[in-house]
Amino acid sequence: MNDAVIVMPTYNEIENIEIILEKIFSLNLGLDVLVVDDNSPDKTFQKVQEMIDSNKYEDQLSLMIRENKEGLGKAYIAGFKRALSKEYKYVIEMDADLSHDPKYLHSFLENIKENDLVIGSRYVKGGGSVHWSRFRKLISSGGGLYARTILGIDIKDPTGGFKCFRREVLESIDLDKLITTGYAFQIEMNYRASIMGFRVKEIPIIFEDRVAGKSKMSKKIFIEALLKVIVLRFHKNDILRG
Ligand SMILES: Nc1nc2c(ncn2[C@@H]2O[C@H](COP(=O)(O)OP(=O)(O)OP(=O)(O)O)[C@@H](O)[C@H]2O)c(=O)[nH]1
Ligand SMILES: [Mg+2]
Repeated sequence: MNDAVIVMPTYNEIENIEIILEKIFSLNLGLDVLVVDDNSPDKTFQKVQEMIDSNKYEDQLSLMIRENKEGLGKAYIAGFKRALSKEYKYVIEMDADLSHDPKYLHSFLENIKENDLVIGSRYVKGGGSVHWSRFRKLISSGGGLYARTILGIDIKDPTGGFKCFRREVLESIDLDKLITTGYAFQIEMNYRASIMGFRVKEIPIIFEDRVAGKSKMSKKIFIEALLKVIVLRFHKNDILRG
């Protein structure tokens, strides 16, 4: 077992999963990967199981299959709990759709040594996004500004999903009491870590639009995010009381 594990949620990522896993393992960074698949109709989980059975990755790769698609947040929570049941010091969140370039993993591992939460950010110097429509950029930067202003947190990119938690952060958050499930899950985790006083650092990443497979982002998820930010703000005292 390594010190750090990547928790990677998947839903219909058959075209991407093998490529991303191969890329990660070829870096030899001493990282384990736990794929959390919500019973993808395209059988993404089967591909992962084949890779495990090939014994090429020894015990570095593992798989958790959940019965139903319940959204990104629920998949992450299940993955976090599994990671915490082991001795990992660091838990990394990463998408399977090749939007998060594994070349940044090294930088996450360096920066987490002096921090509690490291966030891959499109909105710090050196960061950005490519192949995104202007509409998608507007939603992302507008959503970030909105969350930052209402919640009063100094995080330039509060919605991103490429990040690394020190174990203690996840242990301090009651994962059964999270208010959000969809897109806003990222904001909620950042908010909780920030107001609890953990050291948060943003590092620049260039975010690539997905090439294959479909986005699961929907109007419903977006509206949930807008409303839940306000709910979160009103729960600040409850969160701090624990
Ligand atoms: N297990 C699980 N994984 C999910 C679910 N929804 C999304 N994912 C995965 O979470 C990651 C991020 O989802 P995306 O659809 O790429 O969402 P996004 O990055 O906000 O949207 P795009 O930029 O359009 O790709 C991907 O690896 C998805 O396969 C879900 O309900 N369950
Ligand atoms: Mg994506």
